[in-house]
Amino acid sequence: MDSDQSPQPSGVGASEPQNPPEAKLSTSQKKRLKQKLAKQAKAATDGDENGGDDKSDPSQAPTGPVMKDGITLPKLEYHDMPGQKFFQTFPPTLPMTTLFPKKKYPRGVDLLYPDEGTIHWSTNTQKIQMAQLLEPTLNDFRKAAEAHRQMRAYARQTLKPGVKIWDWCCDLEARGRALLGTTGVNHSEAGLAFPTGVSLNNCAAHYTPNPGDERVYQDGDIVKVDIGTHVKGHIIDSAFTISFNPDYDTLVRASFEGTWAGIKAAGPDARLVEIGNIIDETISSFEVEVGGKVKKVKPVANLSGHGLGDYLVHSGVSIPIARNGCDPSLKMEEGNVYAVETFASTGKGRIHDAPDCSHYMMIPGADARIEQIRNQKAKELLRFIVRNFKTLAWCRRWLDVGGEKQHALALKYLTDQGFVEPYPPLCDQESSMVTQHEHTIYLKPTGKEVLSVGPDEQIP
Ligand code: HZT
Ligand code: MN
Ligand code: MN
Repeated sequence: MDSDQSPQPSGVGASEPQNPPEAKLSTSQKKRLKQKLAKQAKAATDGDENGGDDKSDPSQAPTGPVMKDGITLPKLEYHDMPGQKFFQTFPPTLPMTTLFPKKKYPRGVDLLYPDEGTIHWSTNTQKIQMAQLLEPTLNDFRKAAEAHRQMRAYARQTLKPGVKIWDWCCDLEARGRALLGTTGVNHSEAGLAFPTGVSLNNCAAHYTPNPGDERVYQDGDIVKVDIGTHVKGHIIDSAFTISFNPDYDTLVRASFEGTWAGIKAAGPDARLVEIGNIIDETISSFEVEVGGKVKKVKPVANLSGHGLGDYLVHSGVSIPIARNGCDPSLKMEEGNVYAVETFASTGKGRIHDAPDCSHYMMIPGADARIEQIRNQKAKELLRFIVRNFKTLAWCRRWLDVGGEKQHALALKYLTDQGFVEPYPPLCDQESSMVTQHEHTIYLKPTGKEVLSVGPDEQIP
């Protein structure tokens, strides 16, 4: 478990990942449990409308219902919904719309801009009005963010050595789709914005298993869990690191502090080069001792954070994470959404493309050229991609699970002909270790909202 998180409620972690409690129940038992939990969730939310008083035993206050096998469900609480109680099952099964029947989703954490002194937006009616107009869009982001928090809470509870990576990804992603009301692998309205990244050890990003991958999480592994969710194309891109090796707790800390240094420096008119310099300084101030050897920690200079657009996981803007990383004239802008992400490495601090590409994205506008395609299988595959993913990222596993088996040749055609862009795994040198942390922030007229932050992290 990484060093920047508070412990999970006791009992939860003791379950066998391959045998979630749900799997041990019969169909009718499952149905009854689901009804019971839905009723509890409804009772909990209805209760707030009556003033939010809790009629249950106050000694039970910090936790929710206890399941048959002794697992205690964590109680969900939100800083902007005081007194309201929400329950989720374990594994998470209740969709966002059931959990939040009023369709208002919890906010992230609001932070002031770096230069904000005594003059405050709260006296500026124009800024407040402009912020009000953004609320419907922000509500979509917040819904995607809450699904992300619940997915990663589940991810933290289930990622263990011995678990088959393919099974773990499929299970986690199925939970995410259920939370967001996605049917099948069709993520076009709401769902996953990109494949779950589970890059191991020296690999920094863009590894998820391809069909045939038999790998299993190993004892000393360092896993970058990178999850993307979206509602109507409004993307939450957030990642964290799970380490089974306490030797690398400081390396985990380095990317955590690097990312938060970047978040704190962010704001309208903040220079991107300055943000990169601050991140570099933060990450480079760490060193790790491994096997009696002290190593300086480096940021991965050829990786970066990025702007987010609707249905676009990178808008074209990059946020450097190393010194003098871009044109010094470039600035952040109000109204923009950014994925602030940093990577810390014990290796070269440079990544290269690795084999076995899993991640792909349709090139924007490629759907207009669909009739030019002569290869029938390739044409059908592109149709499937347009319908299910639009310009969001996807992986070979999703084609496989979505019924598009034996897609290798058609996929090669689409990449060779420039319809689809491959995003191969990105790895530093062999035997190095890389960590990552990432959050999505919105630069509102009234300050920045760290949309993806949750109770699993303590803001430094
Ligand atoms: C590419 C493919 C995906 C964007 C960053 C990233 C995961 O490295 C400009 C700066 C999902 C995302 C992306 F399937 N990439 N964030 N989370 N990967 S990136 C990039 O290609 S482009 C960084
Ligand atoms: Mn990411
Ligand atoms: Mn990202």
